[in-house]
Amino acid sequence: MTSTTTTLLPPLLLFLLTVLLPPLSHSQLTYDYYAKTCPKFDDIMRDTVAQKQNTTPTTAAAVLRLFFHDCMVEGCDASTLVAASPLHRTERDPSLNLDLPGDAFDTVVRAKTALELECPDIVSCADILAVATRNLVALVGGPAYRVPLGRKDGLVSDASRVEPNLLKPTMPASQIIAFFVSRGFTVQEMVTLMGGHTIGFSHCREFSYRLYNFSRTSPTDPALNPKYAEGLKKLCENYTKDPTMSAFNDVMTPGKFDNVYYQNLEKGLGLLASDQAMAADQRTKPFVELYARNETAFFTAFARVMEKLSTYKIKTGKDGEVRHRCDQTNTVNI
Ligand code: HEM
Ligand SMILES: *[C@@H]1O[C@H](CO)[C@@H](O)[C@H](O)[C@H]1NC(C)=O
Ligand SMILES: *[C@@H]1O[C@H](CO)[C@@H](O)[C@H](O)[C@H]1NC(C)=O
Ligand SMILES: CC(=O)N[C@H]1CO[C@H](CO)[C@@H](O)[C@@H]1O
Repeated sequence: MTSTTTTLLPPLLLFLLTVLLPPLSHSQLTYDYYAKTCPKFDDIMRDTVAQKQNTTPTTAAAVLRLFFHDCMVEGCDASTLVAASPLHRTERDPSLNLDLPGDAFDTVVRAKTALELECPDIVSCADILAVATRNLVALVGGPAYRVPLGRKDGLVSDASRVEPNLLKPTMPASQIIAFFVSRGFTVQEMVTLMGGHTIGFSHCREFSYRLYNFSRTSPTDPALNPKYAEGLKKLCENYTKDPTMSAFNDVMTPGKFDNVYYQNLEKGLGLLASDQAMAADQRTKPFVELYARNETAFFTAFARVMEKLSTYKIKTGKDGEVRHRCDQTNTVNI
């Protein structure tokens, strides 16, 4: 009898939940959300984003990172774009977000300015950030994917929400896995998302301990390819005096969105300890191997997980607003 209840209950519960609960908020998003209200949305996004990337090639990586950080803290709702006021510290302030590049914010501001001239108060900053990211990934060689639209901009941006919702390169694989799984992403999806580090750079302070002060028995992290470690030591030798010193995340093809990031990990060429950990942990290693061998498999999975990420905890209806300016909520927060 107990076995009947335990086998019958879950499907019944699932059925009731599907029937009784309102649809998931992301099902309120549609691909043609602005077709009537802002028909030039796609054109304006394409032009402003391409122009920015042409003049500033570091834009793609900058925006992709901003998008990931924004989505993890309060969902993909442009909460990370809100500037601090003297009375209120926002998501932009904590050290984990302080080095988000200005060019990432500038990309969104440019698109918002152009869109406000064409169709005022229609397009959310959250949608702009999601579409700018999609366009930029494609511009640097990554896969195309569709972004459903209709996200509202968040009403809350608080500094205290950042630290618990972002990752650090010193975290072990188990902690990184737990972080993603608890947010509804599988281990494979996590390894796929980590492929975002196929572009962009990291400051020496994020990995210098792997070079000079790793452990009592070894000053250099033994997981690092020795030649690579020597190169990084030279590159970062003055980083305490010049904190802007940095290295490419993907040493082989730094500006191209490809699967070389995964091939690097297999050779000890992962820049951050959290990257290198993906190739060592038995739960993540099979996916690193798959993507290192097969770029199509990586691209297909990346396209799918980016669309999924873009709907993470989004705000719709009265949970949000369409901001007049991306750097402040419409009712000023103190
Ligand atoms: C364990 C998870 C992750 C950790 C610990 C991590 C950490 C970091 C760190 C420390 C940097 C360097 C920042 C700097 O020095 O300015 C960085 C850069 C970057 N991250 Fe991540 N990250 C993670 C996951 C992701 C994911 C999932 C994505 C996107 C899908 C992403 C996209 C990027 C990009 C594109 C850059 C380069 C930014 C630029 O060049 O301006 N990261 N990450
Ligand atoms: C570090 O500083 C020294 C002395 O100023 C200089 O000779 C060297 O080229 C610098 N290294 C790098 C990588 O900038
Ligand atoms: C690579 O992955 C794609 C997509 O999953 C698959 O269709 C293809 O057969 C794979 N190619 C090889 C050589 O394994
Ligand atoms: C924090 C720390 O231990 N830093 C040391 C790392 O190694 C360099 C040189 O090897 C020392 O000067 C630092 O004090």
